[in-house]
Amino acid sequence: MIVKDLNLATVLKQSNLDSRLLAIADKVQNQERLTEEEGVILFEKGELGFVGALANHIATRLHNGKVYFNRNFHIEPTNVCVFTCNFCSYSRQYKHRDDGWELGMEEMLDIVRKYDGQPVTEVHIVGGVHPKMNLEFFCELLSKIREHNPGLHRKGFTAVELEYMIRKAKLTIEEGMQKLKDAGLQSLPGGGAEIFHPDVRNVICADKVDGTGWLHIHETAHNLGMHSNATMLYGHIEKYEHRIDHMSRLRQLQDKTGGFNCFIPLKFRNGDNDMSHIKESTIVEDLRLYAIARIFMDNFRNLKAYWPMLGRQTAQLTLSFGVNDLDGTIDDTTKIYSMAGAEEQKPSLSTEELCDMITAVGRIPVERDTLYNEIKVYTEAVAG
Ligand code: V47
Ligand code: SF4
Repeated sequence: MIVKDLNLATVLKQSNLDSRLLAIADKVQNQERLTEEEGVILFEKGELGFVGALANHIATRLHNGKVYFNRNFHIEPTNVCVFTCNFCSYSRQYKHRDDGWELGMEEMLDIVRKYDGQPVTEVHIVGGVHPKMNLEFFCELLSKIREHNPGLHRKGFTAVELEYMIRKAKLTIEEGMQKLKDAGLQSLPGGGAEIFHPDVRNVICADKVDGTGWLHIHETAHNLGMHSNATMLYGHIEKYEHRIDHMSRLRQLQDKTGGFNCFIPLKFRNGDNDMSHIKESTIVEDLRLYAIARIFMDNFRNLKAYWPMLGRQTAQLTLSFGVNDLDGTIDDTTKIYSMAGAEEQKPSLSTEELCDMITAVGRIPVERDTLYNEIKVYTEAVAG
């Protein structure tokens, strides 16, 4: 029981805490779900120490001090994109493709071959939506990766990339997803979700798949036996209500399918994009958001802080605010955030560095695979 366990009951009752916050603490104590209204109250009234204590309690109950990471690398096939999201610093229009990159099949397979013999467990494939890279091309890529290294988990393509390639192939979402699964796709990353609410989506990324379409693709993947992640791009023009609406729609789908592995809030970075005039959120706001996500998303076991976007120090701080996953070693294979101004210009961490980040805040590092099966619990210092 949170209030009892943390010995906070008396402190909370004697403080001038809003009675609605006290009621929320009671709900957390009793493992009851918060309403959308209560979620908004947490954003409006919950100060950092309060939401942090509740979130930390939940994370401890779920994971008992364990913090997960994996060993992975990314393939970004291209940054040429038919869409024009205003927050994106990474993409180039087709007519300016000479400023961007377009990898061929062999170049992508060379990236995979580079990791032969290394203990990586996952390849994460994500990029812009190139008008000429079609479903057949990506099916071929997936099956060639599977042929080369069957044990490497193939996680790929945001719902935005999937919707476009499947529509161009004139297939239904079900047919297209089945085809990709047959070719070797095993799970979906969480990108492209941004903010589902049309009042925000129509301003920041009007021309790509809408919220309902994003959710339909993930539901279809879950029904086909694949798992996926979910993201939320926060800290720009959205209001607290939009965040809660977004998280609530994910929570509903998770109730229905149970197919989400984790929730990943993504902090908006304002470097070199059409929303550069918007100030980035403060670290206090970042930590409050992670904590509230941990409290509100009661049916998501895992909450991930993606360190290349947050920076490793803030990511480490989130571990005391409900986060139990730091993603992976990455090995300098992604450009999405360095191009948007993140501190991590060449994101790469060794297993030793990841474990040190975790043990320094009193947690237990655990290497996981994509589906959160435990590979190794690091109870002692790591060498290399
Ligand atoms: O959908 C783009 C975001 C996402 C910016 O599933 C930006 O394990 C902040 O989803 N500021 C793609 N964010 C990356 C993604 C992801 C990353 C790591 C792990 C996983 C996973 C998924 O990147 C996009 C968008 O929301 N993004 N530009 C920016 N300026
Ligand atoms: Fe294209 Fe993705 Fe950038 Fe949007 S966020 S412009 S879909 S690469």
